[in-house]
Amino acid sequence: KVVDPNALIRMKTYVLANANTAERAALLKRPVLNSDAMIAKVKPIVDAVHTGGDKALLGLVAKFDRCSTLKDTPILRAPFPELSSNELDPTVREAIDIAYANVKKFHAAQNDGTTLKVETMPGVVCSRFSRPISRVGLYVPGGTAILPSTALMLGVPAQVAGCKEIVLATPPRSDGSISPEVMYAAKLVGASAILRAGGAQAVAALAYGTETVPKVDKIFGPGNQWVTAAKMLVQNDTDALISIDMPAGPSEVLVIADTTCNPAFVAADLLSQAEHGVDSQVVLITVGLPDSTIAAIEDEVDRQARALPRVDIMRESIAKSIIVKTTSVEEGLAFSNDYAPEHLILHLKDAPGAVALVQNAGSVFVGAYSPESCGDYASGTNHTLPTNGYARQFSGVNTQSFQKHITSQEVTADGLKKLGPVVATLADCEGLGAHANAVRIRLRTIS
Ligand code: HSO
Ligand code: ZN
Repeated sequence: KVVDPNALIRMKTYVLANANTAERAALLKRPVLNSDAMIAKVKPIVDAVHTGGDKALLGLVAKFDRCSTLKDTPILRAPFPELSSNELDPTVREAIDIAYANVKKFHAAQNDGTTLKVETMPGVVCSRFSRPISRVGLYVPGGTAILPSTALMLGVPAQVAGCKEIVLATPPRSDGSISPEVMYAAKLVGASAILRAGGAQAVAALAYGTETVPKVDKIFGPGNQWVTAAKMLVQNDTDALISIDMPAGPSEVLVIADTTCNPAFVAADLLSQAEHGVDSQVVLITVGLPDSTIAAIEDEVDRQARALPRVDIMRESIAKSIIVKTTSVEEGLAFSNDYAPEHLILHLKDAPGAVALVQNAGSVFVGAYSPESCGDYASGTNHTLPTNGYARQFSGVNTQSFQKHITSQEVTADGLKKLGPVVATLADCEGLGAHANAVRIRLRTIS
C-alpha cells in the first residue's frame, strides 16, 4: 500500500466513557498473530537443523541470513578478538561500559544467593536455594537495527546468575562478521560462544545442538515472528527439553498524561516506541486533558516524526495507534491495567503516587524525566519485557529467569514422629499404600 508522505502523522482518538463493552475490548486488543501458520512455516526449518546439524544450518544461514561465507561452523568460541578504536568508537565503548555497569548493579542485587530456611514443625526444616541454569542461549535480533543493548539485557543477568555456557546467537553480516558493538557486549557479559545465525535456524541449533553448536537448556530474547514461532515449537518438543523466557509479540508503550505534562515529551515517548517497527503498539491515555493540549501533542508527534530518520516506520505504526480520553488517573490506570502494557510511562502530577495503582505492566517509567529510552539502554532495568498483555502473568527477564530454585527438606526422627502420621493418613486417603509404608516403616523404628 502506498503511504502519502504529505498526510499528517496522526493517531485515532476515542473517549473511554463513550465506549461500550465491545468497543472497550477492541481498544484493548493487539493485532492477532497467526501463530499456527507461522509454526507450520518454521517446522521444516527446525526439523532440518535437528536432523541435518551443521551442514543444514549453514545452508539455512546462507539462504535466510544471506551469508554464505561461513565454513564448517557458524560458531565463534571465546576468547573473542580485541576490538580496535577503528572498529568500535571509544564513545560508544564508554556508553556500553556505563550501561553494563548499571544493568549489572541492578541485576546483581536480584541475585538471591541466600538459602531460605523454614522450620514448619519442630524437626521439619524446609529450604529453598537457587542454582544457575547451566547452558543458556541468548537471541539478539539483527534486522532493521543492531541491538547491543539486547546483548547486555540478556547477557548480564546470565552472567550474574552464574550460567556456565552462554551462547549468544545473532544473524551475521554477509561477510560472516557480527557488529563490533554486539561483539563487545558479548565479551563483557562473558559469553562462551557466538552463534552466527538468525531466525528459526538459530533457535533450532540452540535447542538441539549440532556437531559444533552447544545445546542449551533455555532460550531467551526477542525476535521476529520466525524466531517466536521457532521458540514456541521447540519448547513443546521433548527431544529438545528446553524452556523459553516468554511469549513475544510486537513492542508496546502506554503513556498516561495529565494537564501537567509536557506535550513534546509525551510525543517523543510515543515515537520512541513507534520507531521499533510498523507493528509497534502505541497508546496514549489522556487524563482530563483539554482538546488544545491533545492537539499540541498530536502536532508534536507529526512534527518530531518528520524530523526523525525512521519516519516511514512511524507513519505506519502511529496510524494504527490510539488516543484514549479519560477524566481521572483511576480511570486511566484501570484501562492500563486491563491493557497490561509492556512499558507504562506516567506523565502525571503525582506520578510516584500513581505507581500504587499499577497492577499489570512490564516496566514503569515514573515522571517527566524518565523516558523509556533510559530503561531500553542504560538505567539498570531490563528491556526484555512481556508484550501482548502477558504482563498480567509474566515478569520481564531478570536474574531469576536464569536460575532454578531447588527445595530441600531435612526431617529428624522427632519431626517424623509428628509429621509421619499426617502423611500416612493422607497417603491412605489417596489409596497410595507405598507412600504410607515409607513413613510407617520408619515410625516403627522410632520409640
Ligand atoms: N524498547 C525495546 C527495547 C530496545 N529499545 C532496544 C532500543 N533498543 C523493547 O522493549
Ligand atoms: Zn526501545
